Amino acid sequence: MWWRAIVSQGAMRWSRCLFSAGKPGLQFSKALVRDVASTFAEAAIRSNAAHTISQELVVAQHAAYTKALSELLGSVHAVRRLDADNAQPDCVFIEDTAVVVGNTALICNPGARSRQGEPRPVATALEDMGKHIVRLSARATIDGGDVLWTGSELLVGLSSRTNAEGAMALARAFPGVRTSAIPLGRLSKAARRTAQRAGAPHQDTLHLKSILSIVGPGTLAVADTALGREVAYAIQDAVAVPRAARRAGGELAFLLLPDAQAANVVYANGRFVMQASHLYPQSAEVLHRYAQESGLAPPLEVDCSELAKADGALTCCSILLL
Ligand code: CIR
Repeated sequence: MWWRAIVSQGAMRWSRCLFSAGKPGLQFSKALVRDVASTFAEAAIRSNAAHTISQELVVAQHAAYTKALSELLGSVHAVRRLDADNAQPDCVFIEDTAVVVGNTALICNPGARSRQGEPRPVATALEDMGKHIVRLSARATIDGGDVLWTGSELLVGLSSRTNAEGAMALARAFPGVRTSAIPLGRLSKAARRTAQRAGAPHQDTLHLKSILSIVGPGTLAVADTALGREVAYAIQDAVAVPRAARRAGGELAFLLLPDAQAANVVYANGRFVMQASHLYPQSAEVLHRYAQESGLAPPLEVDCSELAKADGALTCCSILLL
C-alpha cells in the first residue's frame, strides 16, 4: 500500500525474548490522567527557553484532551483524574511516571531530577486499581515517554532520560515480553550527518515517542526526518518478527509523517487521537487517509500545541489501562 514504508536494515540490537503467552494487545478500557499544576506555565521544563506558555490555554487544551480520551475509551467514567501537585510543574505528563502492560505497572524513576517526586501518587492509584507494582533501583532511570508498547512487545529508547539500567529493569519487569533497546543518542549522531549531507536541519529528540507512536495494529507513525528514519531502521532490525514472518508480510509498517509533532498519536480500540488538522495539515491528511484505508474509526482531533511548548506530545498526558 502507498503508506507502507518498510525499513529493514540496521543498527544496534539488544533484546531479550522469553515467551509470548497472554499478551494484552491494544485494547484498553481505562486511562489515568493528571491535572495541570498551577506552576506549569512558569516552571515546566522546556527545551526551547524562548517559549512562553499560557496557563489558561494549557488547562483548556488538557480538558479537551481528557474529553477526547473518554470518547476513545467509550465512557467518561473510563478516565480517572489524579490531582495535580503544584510542587511538580511537569506532573501533567503522567506517561513518564509508569509503564503499564496488562496487570503489571513498572513505576519509573524519571530522568529529570525535578520530576522525581511525580511517580508516588501515580503508584498509589495504580495499586488501588489492582495493578502489581514493580519498582526500580535508584541507579536505573526511565521515562515512560521512552517506552513503546506495540501490542506484543516493548521498545525502549536509550535517551538523556532513560539509561541502560532502566531498560534492563523494564525487560525484567515484563518477563513474558520481548524488549528491545533503541540507542537514540547514537542514532541521532548518524542522523545529524545524514541531515548535514542533505542540507536539512537536524533535531534531537527528548523521548523515543517524541518522534513515533503506534497508530494502528502493526503500524508506527514516524517523523519523516533523518532521525525518524534512523530510528525506524533500528526498530525494524530489533523487532521480534522472525525473518520468515517478515517475508510473509508480518512486519511492522511505518507511516512516515512530515511533522514530528504529528507522529505522536494515542491509539486504542481501533481509533486514535491526533493533533488537530490545522496544526499539521499535511500530516493530518496522511493520518486520515491511513485511518480510512485501514478500516479504523475516524480519528479524534485535539489541539495540544500549548502543552507541546513544554515538549509534551499526546501520549505524554495519559496512561492507558486494560
Ligand atoms: C519534560 O521535559 O520532562 C517535560 N517538559 C515534557 C515531558 C514530555 N513527556 C513525554 O514525552 N512522555
